[in-house]
Amino acid sequence: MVYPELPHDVNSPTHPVSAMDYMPVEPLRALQLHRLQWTVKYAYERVPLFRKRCDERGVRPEHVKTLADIKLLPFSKKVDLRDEYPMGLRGAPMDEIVRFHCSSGTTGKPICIPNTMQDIEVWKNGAMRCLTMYGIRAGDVIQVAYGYGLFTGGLGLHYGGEGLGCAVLPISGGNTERQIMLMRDLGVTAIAATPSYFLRIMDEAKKQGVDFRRDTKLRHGIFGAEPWTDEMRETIERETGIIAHDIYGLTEIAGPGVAGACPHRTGLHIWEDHFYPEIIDPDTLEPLPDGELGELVFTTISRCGTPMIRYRTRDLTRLHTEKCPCGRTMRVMDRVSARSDDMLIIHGVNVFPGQIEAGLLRVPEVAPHYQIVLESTDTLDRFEIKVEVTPEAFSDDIRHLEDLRKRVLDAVKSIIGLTPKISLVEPNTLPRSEGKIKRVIDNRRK
Ligand code: DLL
Repeated sequence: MVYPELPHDVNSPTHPVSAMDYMPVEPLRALQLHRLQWTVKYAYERVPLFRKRCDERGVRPEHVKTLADIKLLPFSKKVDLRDEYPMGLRGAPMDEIVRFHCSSGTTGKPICIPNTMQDIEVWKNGAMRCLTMYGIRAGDVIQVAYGYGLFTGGLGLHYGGEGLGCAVLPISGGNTERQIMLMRDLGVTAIAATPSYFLRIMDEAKKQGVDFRRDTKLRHGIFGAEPWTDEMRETIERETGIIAHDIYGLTEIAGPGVAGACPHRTGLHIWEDHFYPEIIDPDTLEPLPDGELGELVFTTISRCGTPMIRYRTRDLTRLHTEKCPCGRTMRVMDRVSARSDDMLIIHGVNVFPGQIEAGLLRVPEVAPHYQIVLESTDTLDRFEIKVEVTPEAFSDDIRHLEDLRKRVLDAVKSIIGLTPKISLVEPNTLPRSEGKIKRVIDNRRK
């Protein structure tokens, strides 16, 4: 698909929302250093756990003299937020806190992030800059189908959209029939949802005989909150005619709008004037040079409610410093295709669900709905991939299905090097999601 030229007004250094995106690198690094030094001093004075860890290493705020000195500082992790639940890492006094967001994770207590009004403004700024970069502006109607509430998806895109003067439809996730009705009736031009929930909306549209190109004004999808592949993006764009934009963020650092993909699709620009990125080797914890794959680490450099220093995201990606053709100077990271926690070890081989998705979606007769099932047996663990066949390709012809099954197996095998059992299932039989989807069922004995 050819990406349409964006109007000059929204994609230029003089646009009021985008101006920072194009800041020359030297003053940007000076600004980052200034904000980093400020944040380290702020956190040292107010967050006991951070002070204790700095003291144990003999590090004091004044030791941070250059950006490279960030490596002197201790890392932080999700478990710290859990251990210090609910508010042990709070920096600002309670009378400056205006909102909490929480993220549940897999077990036990959630993590809780207190935000000040300035934090909300910084986050809104990131979301507005992403939307602007996508070509969205006043006059657009944004259907926010991310969940509203403790999850940051709904309110993040809500504030970003309103900030730009767009008309926001705060519908949240669920009630998919009504999503389609309002999308058509209100002339929605952009939808914000997890990619997996948008697949569910696509199913519903098909069921109702609604063709996105013919019956709606939808042009943009603002997708994130879960790993998704280029193959998934191509499938969505091909079937609906919209442009599928990638938006990244996490509760601990702000919410959606920490980074977003620009029209040149070189990766996602990180709003580095607020969120300072590093890539580390997750085993040695040493910083890695640009271009190398590792764990993404963020330091917030303009947030007060919960200043996060060297926060290990568990997301795996690379950073790039090459100049992006869009002219933005903010560094680019590759699409986050995996979290280190999502890595499966199957028959001794490391496998990421995204690799399986990429293989499956190379076969046109397969729908983007799949499930990975792992079970213990007395011998080799059972490794099965269930995948839906498109309604057009589904048939009772056993030979046809067997041929398709073989092609799916070859596509997956060529990427992961293993031979899973491939089960082709009927359209609309695998679970759908209204938020983040769970595609791996791992019932193996731990
Ligand atoms: O998912 C915030 C968000 C909402 C981002 C809406 C984008 C859109 P959490 O629930 O704290 O916050 O989960 C954060 O989700 O560390 C990644 O593993 C994953 N994630 C978020 N965006 C993307 C993306 C929100 N675009 C965790 N691609 C992160 C891949 C993503 N993974």
